Amino acid sequence: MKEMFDRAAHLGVESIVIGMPHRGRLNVLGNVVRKPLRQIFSEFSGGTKPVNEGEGLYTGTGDVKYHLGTSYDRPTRGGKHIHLSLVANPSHLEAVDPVVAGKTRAKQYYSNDRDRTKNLGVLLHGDGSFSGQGVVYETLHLSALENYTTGGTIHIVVNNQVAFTTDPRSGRSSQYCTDVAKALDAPIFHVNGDDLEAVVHVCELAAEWRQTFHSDVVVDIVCYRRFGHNEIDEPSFTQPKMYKVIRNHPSALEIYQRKLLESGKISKEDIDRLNKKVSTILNEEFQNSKDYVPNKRDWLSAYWTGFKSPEQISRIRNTGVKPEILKRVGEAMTTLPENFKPHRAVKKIFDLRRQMIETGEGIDWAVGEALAFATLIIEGNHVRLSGQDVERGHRGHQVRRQGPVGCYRDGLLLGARAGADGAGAEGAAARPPQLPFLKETRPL
Ligand SMILES: Cc1ncc(C[n+]2csc(CCOP(=O)(O)OP(=O)(O)O)c2C)c(N)n1
Repeated sequence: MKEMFDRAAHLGVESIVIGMPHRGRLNVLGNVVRKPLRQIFSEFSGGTKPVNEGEGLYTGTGDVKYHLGTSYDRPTRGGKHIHLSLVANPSHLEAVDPVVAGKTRAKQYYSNDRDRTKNLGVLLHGDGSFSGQGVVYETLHLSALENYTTGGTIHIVVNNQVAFTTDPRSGRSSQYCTDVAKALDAPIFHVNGDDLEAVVHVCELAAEWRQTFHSDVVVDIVCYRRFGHNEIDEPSFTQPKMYKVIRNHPSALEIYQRKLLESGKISKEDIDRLNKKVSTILNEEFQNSKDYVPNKRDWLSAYWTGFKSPEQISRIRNTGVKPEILKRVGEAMTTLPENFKPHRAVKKIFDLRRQMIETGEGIDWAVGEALAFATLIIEGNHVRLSGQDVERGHRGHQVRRQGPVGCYRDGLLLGARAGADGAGAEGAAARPPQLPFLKETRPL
């Protein structure tokens, strides 16, 4: 990943939004995003109580701590800096995918990144979830749509050839776990995880592809999982033959060390020195973790300062606007261009709305909603309606009846689709891929 990011930075990328599951997350947090190791150790050992407890920590209850996000300005080998932000996610595998796409797109919007080469989305997946979770396919299908593209997401599949305990033959119908991406005009690189230089080469190639052709690209790292799915899983219960092979297989590090020694480019002493350096860093950080005091909101970036936590009661603010402003925007939104001939039924709606604005009487939910959007816009906010049928105005005021579904921590609001137009109850689900780009209404 580091080589991929360095290459991307060299080719103009300034900011990377990353989404990933549990597997390898601590490694990515510590080595790539550079979350302080002392902080990670502290969190795992139960940690010291934060200074401002009670002011909204979002440390999360009932979910895994390291599902939280973090960000860092990483220096690159070429002497640049690249902003990395790892998005927080729930345990629900792949749910973060459209959020990463949305955040990337929002960053492109706010940084005027018109050719989408400065902001990049990178998603990591497991082989089981890449082939098994429908949201992967839905997100892939957003990739080339004009109103949703981010100029190409780089997908890295950590293909350890088993899901929790499910073998590929029981988990998918295709040969490769990445076949789901064949629907796109995107290259898929399969690479042997034991061959570190090949992995680095392919990761650099993926960055070059994305920056050159602006489409998705997939890196399938074929590897294995040395231990169980988690701390309490004994993998030889379910995959006895596979784990017999794995037990006798040297680690990727051992294989690479041997290769370097055989090439004569590096000595045993060099390797020992490097190993010692890494152990010293880990030990020192572990010692330092014992009196580590977390900041109020270590993982929330400065842009969210002032953002209230669920425990904090927000002051009720006056959100009203002056009647003159409502009238002004109301007139603008009920005026059709002179040379435009509307459909009869549409004209009727416009006439009715104009009457509501003029008299101030009988204002319905749809007009109220349009006035809300219009007043947000004149206050300088960016309002984006996203999803199928928004052009027609399918949902309109029915949404209000059902109530919006909120996931407020990330500023993401999902509107439940109303069961209108004969859509029935199944139409009422708020689906993340439909509305990913409502995310980040404030620039990051
Ligand atoms: C949507 C969803 N379904 C099921 C789970 C439970 N679960 C957690 S990890 C896992 C296996 C995932 O396999 P894979 O994607 O291959 O990743 P690996 O654990 O092998 O790295 C499952 C089923 C989950 N977290 N989210």
